[in-house]
Amino acid sequence: MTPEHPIRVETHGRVGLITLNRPQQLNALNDALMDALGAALKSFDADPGIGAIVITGSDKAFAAGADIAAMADWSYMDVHLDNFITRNWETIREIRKPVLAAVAGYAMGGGCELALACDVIVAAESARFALPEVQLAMLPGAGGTQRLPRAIGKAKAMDMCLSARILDAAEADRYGLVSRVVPDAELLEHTLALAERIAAFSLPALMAIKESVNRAWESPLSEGILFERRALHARFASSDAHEGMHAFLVKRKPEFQHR
Ligand code: DAK
Repeated sequence: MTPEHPIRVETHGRVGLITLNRPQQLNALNDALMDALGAALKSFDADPGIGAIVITGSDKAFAAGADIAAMADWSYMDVHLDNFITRNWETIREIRKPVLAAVAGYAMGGGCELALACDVIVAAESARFALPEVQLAMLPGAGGTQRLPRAIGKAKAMDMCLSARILDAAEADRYGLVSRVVPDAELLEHTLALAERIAAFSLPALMAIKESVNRAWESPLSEGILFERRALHARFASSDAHEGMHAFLVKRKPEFQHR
């Protein structure tokens, strides 16, 4: 019996949809899945017909974390020489187009970290977020100890990382971990519609905005402001920016060429 492909990939207009597909393991993130996810993200990023990407899981689990069965007997040298996490989990950082996570059910450990690495998180009411690695005497090692405090502040992040506290969707919304919460039945439709709305905007503008907001995370304010100002000035090299402003002035819909 051939193993199931760990992801499913499809397109909806200008949106690329990636569905994590290891339902028996609650989408536990093993190497095969992360390699396939990275390849699909890169392929959509290089496709001029795609303007935004959605990653989703199943109704029960976005992803229940790194694959504990795969990791249980690894040695330090195994993970060090293989460059575990850095090798294939960080591909998402190279993606220049907006990436949205549509999260229902468990987003635990690496699953929560994967969602945190996305640009927008749409949560279903059933979504549950946790970094429970401490229960395994491990630590959140795919960006969790770095992105979570930036997203929700040190006090809440310490509580989650040290006690394995699980946040429901309403708490995650209140703490600023997610972008919005929707009923489960509407999760995919809502996220695809949002991604389609985003993807219709000028792609170079979207990429510049994503790059600038990410700078806010990674640099002091003065550096971030300088980066933003340079990005703003560069907008004047974009034919779409002139089209957008002129269309507004004559009250018509802009026609973006993504240039
Ligand atoms: N890995 C492998 N299999 C998993 C899994 C996971 N993370 N989570 C669930 N499964 C499997 C279960 O073993 C079970 O398999 P069978 O027994 O049916 O063969 C199946 O999925 C269904 O799970 P449950 O029977 O447990 O389902 P429940 O509804 O009862 O519970 C649950 C759902 C999500 C509460 C529970 O499955 C659970 O607690 N799962 C583990 C969650 C977790 O601890 N996640 C964190 C994983 S550790 C590192 C960098 C990063 C990391 C580590 C190191 N370095 C740089 C070194 C990241 C670590 C993690 O993400």
